[in-house]
Order: sequence, then C-alpha cells, then structure tokens
Amino acid sequence: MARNLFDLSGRRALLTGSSQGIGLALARGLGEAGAEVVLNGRDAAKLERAAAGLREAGIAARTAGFDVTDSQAVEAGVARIEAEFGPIDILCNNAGVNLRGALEAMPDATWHEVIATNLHSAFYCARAVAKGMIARGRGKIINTCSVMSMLGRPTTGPYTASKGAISMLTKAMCADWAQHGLQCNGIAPGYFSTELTAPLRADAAFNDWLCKRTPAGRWGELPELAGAAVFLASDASSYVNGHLLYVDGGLTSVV
Ligand code: GCO
Ligand code: CA
Repeated sequence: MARNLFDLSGRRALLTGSSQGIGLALARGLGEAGAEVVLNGRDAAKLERAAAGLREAGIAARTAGFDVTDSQAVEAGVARIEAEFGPIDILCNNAGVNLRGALEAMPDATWHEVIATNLHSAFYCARAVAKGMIARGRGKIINTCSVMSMLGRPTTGPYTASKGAISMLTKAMCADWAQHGLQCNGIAPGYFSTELTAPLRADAAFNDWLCKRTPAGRWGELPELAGAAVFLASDASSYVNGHLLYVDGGLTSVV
C-alpha cells in the first residue's frame, strides 16, 4: 500500500516552547500523525504535565527542559536527546514571548528578552540539529513565525521585529541547507486563543476589532494549526523550501 505522505511514524520531533499554547498544539498534531515528540520549555513541572496529557492521547511524548536562549545549553540539550532518544528528524522552533509596551519606553532588558527567546533560540537550535540532519541528508525545520512577520501593531515592537527576522532566517536556512536535503519553512499564525493572547481576548474592543479585521470573523483555535505542521513536517512537502505558510483566517490577505 502506498505510504501516506502525511505519515510521521518513525520520526522524532523536538519542539521548543511546547509546554503550552501553539507549541503544545503543534506537538499534539505531529504526535497524532505518528511522530515521537520531545517537548521543551522552561518550567519542568508544566513540561511534565504537558507530556502526560499527550501520553494520555496515545502519543509518545518525552521532555527535554533546556534554556533555548543559552547556546551551550542548547548544544548540550540536543546532544543529550540524540544520545538518549535518537536522531531529531523534525525541529519546531516555536519558543516565543510577547512583552508589549510603547517602543519609546521599552527597556533594554525587555527588548533583549524578546529577541533572545524568539530569534536567537531558533538559530541556536537549528544549528545544533542541522549537523545530524546534514549528515543524514534529510531533515525538517519549521519556524513559528506570525502575521507579525509582515505586519506591525502598536506596542509589539520587539515581537514584530523578532517575527520579521525569523521569517528571513527561515529563508537563510533554506539557502544554506536545501542542498543537504533539509526543508526549512515557517508557519505564520494569525490570532489564536492562547495564554499569550489571553490579555487581548479579555479586551472587548480588541476582540471586536480582531473579528472584523479577520475575514474568518473569529480567533483561530489551536487544533487548526496541526495540519500546517504535519504538512511541513512530512514527505508531502519535500519540495517546499523557504516558504511561509500563513494560518491566519485570511488576515494578511485583506485590508
Ligand atoms: C499581539 C499578539 C500577536 C499574536 C500573534 C499574531 O499583541 O498583537 O500577541 O503578536 O501573538 O503573533 O500572529
Ligand atoms: Ca504568534
């Protein structure tokens, strides 16, 4: 029987920032398609709870709690995963924070935390896993971008800059690594109901604006991101490279 192009069985995925929100939804989606998923996050207890939830759904879930903003911790964390569990076939660079505030009053520390968490981490993790992927002649890197890879919004300066940068880093990864059999692409979510956007959903005016601004007329629900992740993580996208796949209810297609 022909192999299902979207089947991820036998593949191992490392997902950064996956103890909640988009990262955990991507892990669930890849797991449901058959992948073994390795969750990463800063809070060990939250990470274990997330993995337990996936295991209850029959997904092979492991945890690897290392600080993705520390390049030495990343090298050690990736080496430990590949020694203990086996090769990483799929990397989802999803770790991200959004610390909002007026740009003119933005402290250095806030800027640096957002850029380090959202951008440096993607470089550190991709560099660490690319060594094995290049040696094996295949691998999938999926970077969590955003509609803010293309659009700004007041008070989200560092986040917007980081998401623009990671969308271009995705193309840089394609430029360097496509020749080695890696496919490096981005998923650009619109507005989804997550912990990160909870403060926005609590604001009636923002809610009203978002539902009018989004052609689908609503917030995205996390399971609606799984299909894009499975597609970009699977053989179905073997000739897709450097692509930014918007999952945004049409938001970036209209004014
Ligand atoms: C905001 C939101 C957005 C979302 C999402 C949109 O403050 O506008 O936090 O940045 O997080 O990234 O795709
Ligand atoms: Ca986002």
